[in-house]
Amino acid sequence: VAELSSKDTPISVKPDGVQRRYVGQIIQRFEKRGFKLVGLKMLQASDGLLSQHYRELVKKPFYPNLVDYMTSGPVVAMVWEGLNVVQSSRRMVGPTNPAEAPAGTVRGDLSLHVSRNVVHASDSVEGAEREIKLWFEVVEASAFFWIYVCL
Ligand code: IDP
Repeated sequence: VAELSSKDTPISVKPDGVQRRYVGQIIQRFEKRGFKLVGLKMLQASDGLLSQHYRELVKKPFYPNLVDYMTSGPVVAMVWEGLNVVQSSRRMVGPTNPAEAPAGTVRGDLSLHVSRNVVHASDSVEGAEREIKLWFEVVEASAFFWIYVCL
């Protein structure tokens, strides 16, 4: 990921989306809209990564099931760039609960249940920046400075 800005947002295909072979279709939706794919990797999410990613949810009763779900297979983590991408991509993904997601949204078209909702997208610019750093392990320039100083 070359540069972070409010023009970047993370979108992940969750394990059910990967298992159901929806990666290509989901990429195509965002490309068709006009967004640019600037980062992509497939990884097995760890419990530690998820506890940071979902730090506001760790006390929720469904959290253990959420971790089981998110570790049930690989995740395809992506970063997308473009005008108002945080807000627009979130609209394209739809509400958390697929039962409330309109047809035409990713969740409204491809999923039924809140615990298997196929895709993740950030809901704020601050969240987007935090999640990109978390999933793509962007090392701050200042970290290199301190490593240099310490050596
Ligand atoms: P979001 O993914 O739309 O941003 P969050 O509230 O951040 O929604 O929840 C994160 C994920 O946790 C959801 O996408 C869904 O997979 C799961 N989740 C949220 N609420 C519930 C629930 O009530 N039962 C089961 N799983 C839930």
